[in-house]
Amino acid sequence: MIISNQPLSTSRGKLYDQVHRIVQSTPALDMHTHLYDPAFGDLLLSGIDEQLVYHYLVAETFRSSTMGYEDFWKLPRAQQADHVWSTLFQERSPISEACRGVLTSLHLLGLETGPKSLPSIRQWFKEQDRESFVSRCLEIANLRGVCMTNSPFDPEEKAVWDQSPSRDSRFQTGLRLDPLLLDWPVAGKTLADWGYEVSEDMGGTSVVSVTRFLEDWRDRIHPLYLMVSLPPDFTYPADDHTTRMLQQVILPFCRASGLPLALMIGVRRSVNPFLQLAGDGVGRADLSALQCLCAENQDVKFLSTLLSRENQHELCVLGRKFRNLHIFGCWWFTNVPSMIQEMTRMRLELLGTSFTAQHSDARVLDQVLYKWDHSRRVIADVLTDKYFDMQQTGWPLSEEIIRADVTHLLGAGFEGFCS
Ligand code: RAT
Ligand code: ZN
Repeated sequence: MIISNQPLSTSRGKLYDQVHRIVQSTPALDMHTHLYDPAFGDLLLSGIDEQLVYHYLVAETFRSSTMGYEDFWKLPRAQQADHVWSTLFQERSPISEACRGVLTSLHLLGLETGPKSLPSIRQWFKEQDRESFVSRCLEIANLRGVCMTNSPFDPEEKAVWDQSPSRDSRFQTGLRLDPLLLDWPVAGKTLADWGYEVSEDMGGTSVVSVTRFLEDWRDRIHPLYLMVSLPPDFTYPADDHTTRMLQQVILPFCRASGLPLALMIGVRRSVNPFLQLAGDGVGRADLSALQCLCAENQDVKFLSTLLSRENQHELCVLGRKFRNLHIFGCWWFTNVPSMIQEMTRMRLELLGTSFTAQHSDARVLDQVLYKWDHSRRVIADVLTDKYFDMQQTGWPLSEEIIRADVTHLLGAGFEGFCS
């Protein structure tokens, strides 16, 4: 054996170009969005006005605008969008991540932007054919699929499912269960209205009926996974409805069906109710709940993403302990380049490639353009560093190996975990 401890003189610039090219050209599966199959009509949002009234931008607008909350919410959508534009794009530089996102999306669509460009941008969007715009966005973002957030408790969405829409296979489903776990008085009443025999105290036939409700929706929408967003003070086990629902219905259902349960933890709902959807905040969670769930239910698969930066290291350590836990994405307030960089680096260092690097959480179709463009750049930067260090030991690297790793990080790892 030849012994050599000389670092290899591989060119960092060449590696950087190669990794960036591969990360850009590898199709991704966007495993959590709030987008809808075009068959859901107006529920699929797109266009400049929807981009501008995205709740990330509304929150930023109110930091600089003196307009009353009620006065803003009373305005028609286009005028709300005008106000966001004048406040964030005309009166100051659109430098925040959410503002930059709008500019990137427009740029990737080939549109010119500047403080006076809103009318021409609006006109351009008016002229787009919906079907081809969907394909164009998915193609530019290089997405092979997007997973929706499907809630049976949303009357508008349920009305569409009731019509058995003819579906677009690029849009996959995720079954959202927040009311079942967090608001039983409302969820129970709704189930009762739909003919499921449930009682307020979850006694009698409730467990059987809620399980049947889950089976019905599984058979109806074929979800990739079940999901819920939880507050930072989520505790498990606890003497409360959430634990009972998990232990008696959700976990047995996941065990029997093989479907993973996604736990998105850390959102404090409505810390400023005047901001409506933009009013949610973040809190640091106690991860002993997730640890306990993974430890007690090793035959159930859990997906998790956490909102608080302070929880990310602990989550990686949990990932090392439990192979039934798959970590994904940089969620919401962590979906900014500095956090994506830090979290991706830490995850690669602690978990290798056994996680899913990103999801978009897009609510407006056009947002997949910027969310994936920005994330892919950061992911490629971090991967370049990691491959460079690896190569310095003499370990061989090839185009195929990098592509296989990136494919895994951008969706195939998640699919493998689910299957
Ligand atoms: O990112 C968002 O748009 C949030 O408002 C939430 O929807 C969050 O992603 C969630 O799924 O609860
Ligand atoms: Zn979401």
